[in-house]
Amino acid sequence: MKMGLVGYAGSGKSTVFEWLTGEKPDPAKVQQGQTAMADVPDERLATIAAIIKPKKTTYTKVAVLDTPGLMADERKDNARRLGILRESNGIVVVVDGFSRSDFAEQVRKFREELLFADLEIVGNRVTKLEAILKKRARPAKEIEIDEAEMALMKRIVATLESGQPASTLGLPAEEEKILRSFQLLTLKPEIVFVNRGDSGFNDPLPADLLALASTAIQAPVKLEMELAALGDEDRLVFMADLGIAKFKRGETIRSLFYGVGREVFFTVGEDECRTWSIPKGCEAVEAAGCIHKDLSEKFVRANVISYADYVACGYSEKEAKARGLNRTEGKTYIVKDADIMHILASS
Ligand SMILES: Nc1nc2c(ncn2[C@@H]2O[C@H](COP(=O)(O)OP(=O)(O)OP(=O)(O)O)[C@@H](O)[C@H]2O)c(=O)[nH]1
Ligand SMILES: [Mg+2]
Repeated sequence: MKMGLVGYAGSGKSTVFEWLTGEKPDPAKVQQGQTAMADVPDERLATIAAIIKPKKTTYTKVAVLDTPGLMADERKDNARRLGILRESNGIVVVVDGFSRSDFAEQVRKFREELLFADLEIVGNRVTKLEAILKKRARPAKEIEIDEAEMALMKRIVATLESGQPASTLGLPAEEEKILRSFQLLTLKPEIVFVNRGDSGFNDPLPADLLALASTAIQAPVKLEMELAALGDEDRLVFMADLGIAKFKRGETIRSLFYGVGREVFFTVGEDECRTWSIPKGCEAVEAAGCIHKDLSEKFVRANVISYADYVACGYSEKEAKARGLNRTEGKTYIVKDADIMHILASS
């Protein structure tokens, strides 16, 4: 699960990278992009662990990718810079909210860059397909496949040219599959993050930004890092002065994680309590594969307790069993966020 930080040069991506991962970006690696991990905090797991007291508590992680900023006026190299993002599962558009106030305009312009980068890729493919389709001395089946791809590519070109992301097409799974290798940026889930300065961070985000990006979030990144570096006593005094009740870092990681369509399930035991990252709405057999490939290949069944039932049973699996709340589910069960699961596989 990789989240790519993107934005115009100097919008604060590397600062956000350090805030989220605790690692300073290496200036030598700016051009190719760099990755570090961040735990996805979960208060539900923290509570479970406080009660079960396992030897180990493990939070699922996200990889955060820092990328070189785009140039606002010189577009030439922007497609390459955006190319670094193609392998990420989601895009975080970092908006400069510390030296500028035109948040919506920054997002609008940035989305154009994404459209241009995708248009270049799809346009190149159309040119190539045209050349391939000229050679008719090929099996009819192959020609048919290429023609279908061409029709799809032309629909995408038309969508991008009308200023809409490819995601608005709502493509069915088989068409998404054809496109997978192109890793189109406008098919990826996107979240807008406003990097606020030392003031205004408690104000609601402007309506014009929310109209463009309803899930946009904000935090005073540099200020939080400076506060975090203080001793406990000073920090609390400054936080009270500034009107900061709680740091936004954890909540931000969670918003990014859920915002790109991920969820978690829990495994609970005396050795380890753990969150596992899954795509929202996945089947039990796929969730099993998130733990280990073998578990999905040799999947027999899953024992599932919903999180609400687990809490109602005082965080006791034994109690949940006694009350008949421990369900047996098959391969196609749709896993819910925070389900407590035991996967059973054949040996
Ligand atoms: N005052 C203030 N300055 C910030 C904040 N966040 C970042 N900066 C400053 O803005 C400058 C650019 O920040 P970076 O994090 O390097 O920005 P970037 O997006 O990684 O820049 P490029 O990689 O060049 O595109 C640095 O001097 C930061 O210290 C903030 O919240 N407040
Ligand atoms: Mg940077």
